[in-house]
Amino acid sequence: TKSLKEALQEVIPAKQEQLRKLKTEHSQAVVGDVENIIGGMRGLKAMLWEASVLDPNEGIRFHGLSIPECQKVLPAAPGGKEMTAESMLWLLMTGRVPTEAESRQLSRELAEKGDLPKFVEQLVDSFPQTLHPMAQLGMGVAALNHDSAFQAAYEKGIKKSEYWTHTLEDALNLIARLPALAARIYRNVYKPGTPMPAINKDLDLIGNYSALLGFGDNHSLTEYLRLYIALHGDHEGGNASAHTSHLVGSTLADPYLSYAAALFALAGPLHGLANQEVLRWQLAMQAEIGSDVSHEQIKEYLWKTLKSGQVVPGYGHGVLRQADPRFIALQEFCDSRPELQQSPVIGLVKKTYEVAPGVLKEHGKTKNPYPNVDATSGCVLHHYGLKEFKAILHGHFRCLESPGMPHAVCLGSSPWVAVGAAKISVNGCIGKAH
Ligand code: CMX
Repeated sequence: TKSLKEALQEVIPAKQEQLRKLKTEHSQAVVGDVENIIGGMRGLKAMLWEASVLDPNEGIRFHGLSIPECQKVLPAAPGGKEMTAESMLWLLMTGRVPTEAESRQLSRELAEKGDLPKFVEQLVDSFPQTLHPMAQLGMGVAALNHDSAFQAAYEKGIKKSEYWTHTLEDALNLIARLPALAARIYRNVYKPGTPMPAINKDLDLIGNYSALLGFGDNHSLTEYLRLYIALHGDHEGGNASAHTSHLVGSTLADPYLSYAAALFALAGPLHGLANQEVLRWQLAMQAEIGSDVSHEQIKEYLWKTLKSGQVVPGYGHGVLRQADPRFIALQEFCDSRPELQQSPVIGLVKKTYEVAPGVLKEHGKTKNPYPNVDATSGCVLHHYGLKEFKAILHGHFRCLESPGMPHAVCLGSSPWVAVGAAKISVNGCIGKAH
């Protein structure tokens, strides 16, 4: 059984040679035009990426494998059916499907590295409960760079061709510590004073994450999280958050700092926050018109949202021009579980999907009237009991417990520069917010 590092050792020399050849043999190839640049780099091919490819109509493929193919071949956790995050990570990094033993070994390696340094625990515990969890997460991740192997090796002096080994060490340490960090923030903000279990060395990364969050007994949620997180493993490398991490990483800032920067891009309502936006929007719809609603009522609600100048959250995409296969995969997960089929919010998501593309086509603005992954992901979490969320309300963060709250992301009250920056951070990257 190989470790991930040994597997990469086999792949990397060939990749380095491939890149050298590309640079010398195609150095004059033209990749875009002025229109791309005026449109905030819309559609501009400006990045080399191979771990996943996003076809506008077919959706994502991870090293050539579609989502259903990944679900078939990537190892699951013991007792589970869904591919694990580790299996996806292995595939993305090596281009090869791991064996079950390799995937398990990586799970164990991550579990062994999963504890947070004491000072990071103290730092996170010192944050006010009212500070947005994404801001806390970004700061916690940045602080982990205290132990950066890359930074230490760089100071000593290393060859460029060896950067990857130290970067890999940092990246694995970071991934290993994310469950404890995110769960600590979740508990501090929403369940203060509740004791967190220790990391179980026999569990996979997401099995541990679920347990640390306090949902270890809920096998169905744990499986959902495995699928959800594996599907988010990569999205062509050019979406706003991934692009941000590459940009920051290109300065040789270590992986912790690069990832922290990515999290701040992800925190925007047009990107990662969109699944919370969808949840809030669907709950507000439910509060206003009920759960047992007709297509006509949903249509009216959609038009109300559009006429008030807001986007329909969970719909549209920077690259895709069809329904996101990640959305389809999550919907299929819901269809396979009776308890989710009975959930009023999931029912509304389904009905909205039957109506929204037609309304958005008639509205005529968005290039893609179909749902993206966020159209359902947060609503499923809500069903499983992860109900808490925070929203930006005129510059303050508030916990929204009532579905009837007014639409809270008030960009109109932000300074123009902030609005412009949000727009640029989403549109100003190669793949944009997807
Ligand atoms: N509802 C209403 N209008 C929409 C829309 C939607 N869901 N999606 C796009 N539009 C509008 C855009 O705001 C834009 O209007 P302006 O010309 O007035 O600026 C116009 O349609 C054209 O936009 P586009 O080229 O189709 O889309 P972009 O590449 O500019 O933006 C995205 C992509 C995802 C930011 C946008 O579709 C959107 O805001 N969707 C809703 C938020 C969302 O679901 N985000 C999550 C995306 C996935 C992720 O990153 O996590």
